[in-house]
Amino acid sequence: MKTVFVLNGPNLNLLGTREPAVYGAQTLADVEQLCAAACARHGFRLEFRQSNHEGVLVDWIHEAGRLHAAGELAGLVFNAGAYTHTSVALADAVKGTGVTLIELHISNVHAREAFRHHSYLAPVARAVMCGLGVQGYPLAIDALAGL
Ligand code: CA2
Repeated sequence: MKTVFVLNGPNLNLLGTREPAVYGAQTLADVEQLCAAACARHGFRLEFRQSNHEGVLVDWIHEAGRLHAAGELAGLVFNAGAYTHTSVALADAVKGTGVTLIELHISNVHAREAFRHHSYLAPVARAVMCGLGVQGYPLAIDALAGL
């Protein structure tokens, strides 16, 4: 059984508590349920995590990379939050491990401030999804199943 890693970056633990006009009313626990249901549909094992710390996210990408090397990873769905727009380290981790990455954002980052338009992850991603709300997460898992 292959594993899907779903990683969430800084402040996404606040989902559902503030800014519902931008991010919706569902919590990160709700998102985990959506991902669990999608993984169950496709016969994937789910690793769903959130951290506010860049180095922790790097370590988790390396962990996903070890599964990838063993042929046991379906892919990584990654909402890196604001680190998307700042982190060379996360991009290097993805590139260094060779994991199949779907970059995901709840909001349409291209309809927001200019500083959200650039992503360090997009060049190392298989696909980039944004603007579909939290429904983007299970759709990204569906996409990994179809690759
Ligand atoms: O749209 C997305 O999913 C983002 O990755 C969310 C990040 C933002 O920096 C990116 O540009 C786009 C911010 C996550 C903060 O989430 C909160 C949720 C509720 C309340 C406060 C913050």
